[in-house]
Amino acid sequence: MANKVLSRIDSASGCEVDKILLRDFTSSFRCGYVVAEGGVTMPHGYVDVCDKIAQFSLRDDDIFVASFPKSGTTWTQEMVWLLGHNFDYEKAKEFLPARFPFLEHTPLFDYRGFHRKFPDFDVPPYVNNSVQFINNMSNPRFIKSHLPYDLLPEQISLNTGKSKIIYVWRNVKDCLISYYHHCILLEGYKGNFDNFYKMFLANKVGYAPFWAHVLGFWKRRDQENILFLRYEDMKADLPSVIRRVASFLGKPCSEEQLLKLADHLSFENMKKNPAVNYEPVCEMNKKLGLINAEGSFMRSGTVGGYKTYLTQEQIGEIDKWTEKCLEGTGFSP
Ligand code: PPS
Repeated sequence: MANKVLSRIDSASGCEVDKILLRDFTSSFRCGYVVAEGGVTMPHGYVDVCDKIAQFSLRDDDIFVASFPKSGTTWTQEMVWLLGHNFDYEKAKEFLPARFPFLEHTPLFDYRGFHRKFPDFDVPPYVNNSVQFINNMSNPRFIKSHLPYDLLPEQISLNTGKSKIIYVWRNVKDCLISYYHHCILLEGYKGNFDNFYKMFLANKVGYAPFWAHVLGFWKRRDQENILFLRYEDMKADLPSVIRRVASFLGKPCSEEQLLKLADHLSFENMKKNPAVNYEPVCEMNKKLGLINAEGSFMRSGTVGGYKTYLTQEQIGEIDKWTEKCLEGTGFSP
C-alpha cells in the first residue's frame, strides 16, 4: 500500500456499510475503496496517486480551492478564477476543469479505459493524468481539491504563507442531500437514499469524515494563506464574500466589476453556463452508456432544502452525530 493509504475496504469485513459501499457504489470507473490516513474513504485509484500528491511541488502563487464535495466548490472556483484573471469572461467560456483543474480528478473519474473501448473518445489531459496536467501548467495555477488538509501536498504545511487556500464549507444536511444526487448523476451510485445516508454517517462516502474535513481547515483559519468561507454566507450576501476573496487574493475589484461578477455567479446564470454546469459531462456519460440518470449538477442551489428531504428522526440523528463529532473542538456550526 502507498504511504497515505492504510487499508482496502473489504466486503468480508462483516460491516454492513462496507458491503453497501462495494455493492451499490462500484461503477465503470470505480472498482473499490481504500481507507487513507485520518480514516478517510477514497476510491481505490487514489492508491496510484497519493504519493505523487503528497510530493507535489508547489509554487508560491498557486491558489487552491478546497472543500468537502458539494459545498459550493464550483461556485467558489468560478469566482476565484475571474478575480484572478482580471474578469476575463471570454476566457471563462472554457470548461472550468481545464482552467481550474481538479488535483485528484484521475482516480475519482477514471475514464482511461474508455479510450480503448471507444477509440474516438479523447480523454482530456486534465482527466487522463490530473497531477501531471497541473505540473505542466504555467503560473499562476488555480487548483481544485476535495482532499482533507492532511492529504494535500505536504509542502502546504511546510510552505505556510505562500500558496493560498480558499476553503468553502456548507451545512452538513444540505451537503449530504446534494452529495447523494451528485453520486447518482456523476459517480454511478446505484443505491437508495437510506443507504447513502447510512454510509455518510459511517464516514464511508468519498472524502468522509465530513466534520474532520471542515475542522482541518477551520483550525488553521487564522493563517495568512487560508480563507475560510461558508456556502450560506455566499447565498446571503455574495458581494460581501466577493470583496473578502478579492482582498485575500490582493485583486482590486470596482463596484461595477463586483456587480457584474455577482450576476455572472448567480445560480440562474451558472445553471445555464455550459463552462460550469457539467451538462457536457452528463451528456458524455450518457453517450458512453456509463450513467443514464436524470438531473442537473446545478440542482437546487438553496439553503435548508434538506427539510423537505430528511425525516425528523434523521435530522435529530445528524444533530446528535454532529454534536459528538464537534465535542471539545470549540467549533459551532
Ligand atoms: S463538487 O462536484 O463537489 O465540486 O460540487 P460543488 O460545486 O461543491 O457543489 C455543487 C452544489 O453547489 C450548488 N451551486 C450553487 N448554489 C448557489 N448558487 C450558485 N451559483 C451555485 N453554483 C453551484 C449546486 O447547485 C450544488 O448544490 P445542490 O444543493 O445540489 O443544488
